[in-house]
Amino acid sequence: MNRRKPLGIAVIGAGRMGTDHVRRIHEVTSGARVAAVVDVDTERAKALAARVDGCTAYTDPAAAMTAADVDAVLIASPGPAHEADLLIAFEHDLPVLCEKPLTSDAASALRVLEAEQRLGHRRVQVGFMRRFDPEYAKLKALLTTGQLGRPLMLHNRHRNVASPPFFTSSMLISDSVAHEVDATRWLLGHEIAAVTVLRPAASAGAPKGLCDPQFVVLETDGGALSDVEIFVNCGFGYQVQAEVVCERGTARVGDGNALVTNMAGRWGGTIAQDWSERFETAYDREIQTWIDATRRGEVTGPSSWDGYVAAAVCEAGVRALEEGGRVEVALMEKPALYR
Ligand code: ISE
Repeated sequence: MNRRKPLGIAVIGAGRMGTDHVRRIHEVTSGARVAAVVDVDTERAKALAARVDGCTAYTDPAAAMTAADVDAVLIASPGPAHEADLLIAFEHDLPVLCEKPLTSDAASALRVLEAEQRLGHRRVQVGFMRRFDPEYAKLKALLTTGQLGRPLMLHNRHRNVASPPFFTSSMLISDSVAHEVDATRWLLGHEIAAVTVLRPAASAGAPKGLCDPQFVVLETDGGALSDVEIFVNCGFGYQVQAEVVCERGTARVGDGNALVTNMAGRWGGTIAQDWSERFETAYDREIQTWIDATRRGEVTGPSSWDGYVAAAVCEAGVRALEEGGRVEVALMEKPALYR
């Protein structure tokens, strides 16, 4: 790769995330250009590629990854397609930003880990973008100073206005709580040892049959508890909040009160309506960090190991939801490549 030229990126998946990332790379971040857009739907790929001069549309990820102007890959296809896309990227030894989830279960994540180890170097940054949110980053920095003492509890709230029509009860864990699984490990520096899922009465505002909300308890190997209220049909807004309770104090993020107005006997602000609004800066920083690291020939950020652990914890969570009780998380030993 010529480091003076912009990095040529193939964006795989022209859905909501892929479209947003194409806009971001084209208009917001620097040092890269969208060289290719891939989607199984030709028309969709062509329509998105047409927004960027010199960008080629493909339906076959392998064809895009062998194109001369492609230096790196951003995978934003649906989760079940990630494993195949990642393995093709490894064949061509291309750097990858893979949207979460790394893959849809622990067994396929393990296959990805094995393939990356065969390459002998890390190639993947996984899209756990909470780590790039300025508020979460400040919270992490504060915890790292040790001023608050040992973290004992982490309370998380994760609310979406409405779930998409294809959402199932297990997806509240595997698609949504996956973020808190990563945030818990990253903020506390602990591994998750066991998961319990409790089900309050389902909201009348949720589609019939969907267990929404759910209350998830993650036990860590450092003796901390991290609880997650996940409520994907709360109706009023997109809210992600976290409060860490430590031995000498607490710290919280996500109150979203950047602008508070007083008018006509009322005070208040607005609530974001979806993640692209709430986490816009986090996504921008995540992609810029990936582009910069890739241009330096480095791989930073959440790794395939983090993607595998999230998949294994979510699998335990889905079992806890379906069977009840406390389910222990079984992890393989961390390979040297990720230590
Ligand atoms: C979605 O896939 C996300 O990643 C969002 O951040 C999350 O809030 C939502 O619940 C998920 O479905």
